[in-house]
Amino acid sequence: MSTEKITLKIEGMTCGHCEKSVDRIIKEIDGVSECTVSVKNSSAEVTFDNSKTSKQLIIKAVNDSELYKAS
Ligand SMILES: [Cu+2]
Repeated sequence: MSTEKITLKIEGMTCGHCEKSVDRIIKEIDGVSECTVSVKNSSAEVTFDNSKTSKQLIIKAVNDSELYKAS
């Protein structure tokens, strides 16, 4: 197991509810240990176990919401 910390750009967030939605989407992913979402910075800081998930999968989970776009 190896822990990785990344910062994603999240487009489409406009308020605190969006912030919570994105936070929930990311925290539901198996392997994610920490997540800090900022509507102000349009970003998400995610800490995860890279033997369980990946940056690609986290981006995909956010994009699958069809409300927000991660990159
Ligand atoms: Cu919102």
